[in-house]
Amino acid sequence: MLTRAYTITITALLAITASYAQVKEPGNVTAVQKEAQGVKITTANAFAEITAYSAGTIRVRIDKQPLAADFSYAVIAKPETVKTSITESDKEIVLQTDSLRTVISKQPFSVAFYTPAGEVINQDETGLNTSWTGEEVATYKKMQEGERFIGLGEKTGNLDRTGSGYTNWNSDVFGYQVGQDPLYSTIPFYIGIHHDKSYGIFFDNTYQSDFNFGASNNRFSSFGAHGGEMNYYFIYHHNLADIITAYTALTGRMHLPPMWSLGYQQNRYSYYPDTEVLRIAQTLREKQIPADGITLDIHYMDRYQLFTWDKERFPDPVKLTGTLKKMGFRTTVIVDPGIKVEKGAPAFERGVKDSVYIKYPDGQFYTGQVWPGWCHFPDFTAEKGRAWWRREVKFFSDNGVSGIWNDMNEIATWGQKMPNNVLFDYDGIKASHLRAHNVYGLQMIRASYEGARENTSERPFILTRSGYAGLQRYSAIWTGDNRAEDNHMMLGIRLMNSLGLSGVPFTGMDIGGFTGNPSVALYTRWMQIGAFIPYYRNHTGVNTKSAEPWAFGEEALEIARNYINLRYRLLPYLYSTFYEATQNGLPVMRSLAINYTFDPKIYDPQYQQQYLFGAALLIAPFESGKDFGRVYLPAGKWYELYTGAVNEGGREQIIPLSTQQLPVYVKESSIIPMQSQIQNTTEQPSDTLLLHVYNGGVKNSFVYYEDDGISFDYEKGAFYKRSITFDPAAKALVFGKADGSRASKFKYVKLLLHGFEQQSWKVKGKSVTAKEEACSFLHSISKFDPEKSAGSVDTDHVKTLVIANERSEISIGM
Ligand code: MIG
Repeated sequence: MLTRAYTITITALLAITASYAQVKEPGNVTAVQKEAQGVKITTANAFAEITAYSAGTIRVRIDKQPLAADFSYAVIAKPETVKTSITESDKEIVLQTDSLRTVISKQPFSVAFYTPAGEVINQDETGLNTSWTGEEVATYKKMQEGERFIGLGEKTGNLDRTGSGYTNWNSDVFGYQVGQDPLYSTIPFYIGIHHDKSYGIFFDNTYQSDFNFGASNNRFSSFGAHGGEMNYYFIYHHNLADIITAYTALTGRMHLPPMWSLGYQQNRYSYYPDTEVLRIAQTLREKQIPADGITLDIHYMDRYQLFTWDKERFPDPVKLTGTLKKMGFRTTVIVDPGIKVEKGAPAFERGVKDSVYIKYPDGQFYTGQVWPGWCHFPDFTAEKGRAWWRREVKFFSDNGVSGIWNDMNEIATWGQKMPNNVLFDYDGIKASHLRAHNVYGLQMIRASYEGARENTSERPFILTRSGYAGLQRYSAIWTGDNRAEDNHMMLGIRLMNSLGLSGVPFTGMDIGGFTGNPSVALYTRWMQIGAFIPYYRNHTGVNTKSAEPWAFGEEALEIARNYINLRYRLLPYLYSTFYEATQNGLPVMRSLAINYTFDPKIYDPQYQQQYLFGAALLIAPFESGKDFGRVYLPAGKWYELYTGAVNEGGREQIIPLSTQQLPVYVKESSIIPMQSQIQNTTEQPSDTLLLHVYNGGVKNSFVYYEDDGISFDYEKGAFYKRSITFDPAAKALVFGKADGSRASKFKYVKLLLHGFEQQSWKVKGKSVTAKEEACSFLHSISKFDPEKSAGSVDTDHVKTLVIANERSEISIGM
């Protein structure tokens, strides 16, 4: 008897141990229910649903229990109506759209994706498929021969992530290492590339997630999470750009930014008191350094208490922001989610009254320590919490503040160990910190954006440090507390390029570095690169040296000014590029992987930082202090921006480097609209748009877009938009009919024709003779360059024509 009881106990114990320690798989398919655009499947151990969202996007859901009601903070799209055929045999179920064939094997359950012609795009690794290890779910994909992986948002490492693994758990990582992971934000979307094919996988699960692109194994790539269901979207398109467009059809696109946010922004931790802020603004104007923004860091607050001003440092904030506005500066202020626990503090008390803060399971508010001391934290995953925040942020618009900079929203607290049993509303679903952590920042910027939209009629400018997939709908993001080191400058470029591949077009890094002090050479190089990143902000930490453009000597000032000037002249091009991002989700900073996906050279670590800024400009960033560098120009013809010298692409080159110039190339057939120099974006440029056209052998179109740059009137049609097409075969440059109810601010268009020989042109059928002109993109600062004679500056020689900017079609023949 005794022995028997003993045996039973052992068996029971073993069974329990097994269910924890072993890996559980869905097993064989036991039932299939066909739906209009997909199938619902029951297997021995799991439940699955596979649905076509569009011809090229298939969603896969798998769970151990019947699938919960659908919910996502990232995905805003519903399935489109698409033609699908579903067939079933003993062995498999086939879900076919016009662009994709999804095959679900029945014994055991596994998923594979093929082109309509039957080539493998992506398939579960036989024997591994999807499984659970405890509460952790993961899907294992067969590693295809030569497969590369790119994207995954703000991740360190190489452009090609093959051989690396990553974790998503939003973290406050002051002065992070160049290879550190995770950083501040989570975007569980990546793109796989092999055999002339590319696909995207978006794993929409907010728990801590892990991605493995062949790290510590030679068999699979995988994605998984510490809880929740397997829930991924598989996207297939031949062009990588279309994958980004499809991903942003799911998770949304950015709104048009206010024009001022594309100008130069001056920042430090922190400018105070108000007189110091004004001194910085005035110095920028006196030194003729164009700028549009000043940012106030935490010292503007009364003892770091949110929704207050330090009364001594900032006695009259309305007056300050008003004065700045008259000078052409917008004010952005930092906000942290921590609300100081202080009896009688009005915002804090309103939060208590509405019970907006996150709580422990016993109902007590969670208290964590940040700058103001002990704090409660609003539950942005509750409508109640967001509504409270929307009302509270009116404080900023009431004080003339234009931008809200959301910091510390990972959530960061001293100790960096928020308890996992803290509870969140999760919009009625109820979730622990484990599920809510990675979306806290996203929901905070949602509330900031929606609050700003409710409180003024201007376009909000929101900046964030943390976020989750879809953050582009509300905010720009910057890469946090980087270091004043060359390898961090290069890393920042990779982080932004990767964010761009992952649906986020509006990105920035602390130019000059947050921790430490840059050398003069590093600072100048960083300021040059900054002119070609979406959010151009100089920022530095609390105990570093001054980092304004004039703080590094006269030559550095001249160089910085030269590039800030160029940035302002490029604004018509940049703004149109942002407009494109709002339409198709393409980033402003474009890793070469977008246009040259199958060219192996662009993944070479020495070239992986090169990127296109918009469609036309190739930026070749280099560390400071080098005399020579290697550049790789992809196939095609490339003009050197400053001289117009033409380079044949498809080859590597060694080029001389100078501290005064950042190498920039222009793609053949490019169309680049520019304007005259202005000092801030409220200043009117001259009435002539400067349209640079680069001769080339390929047909190219540019969508020119203009509006008031500040209001939402464009939603009612108040914009001016036209496409401009250069067609070398037809020997024509055609301005399409202008669209929208707004008049252009430019009465004339001056064509600056690069690389064209002919003198005689036809404008609307009439012959005209082009002028010859010298064209310089930078001002001469040769006094600092012993090898150049005084007054010399790199110039290109162009033909010019001036035409009236009529709304009707304008055809120019050559
Ligand atoms: O604990 O507000 O990344 O840009 O200057 C540091 C002070 C808090 C971190 C941000 C940084 C900002 C700083 N903040």
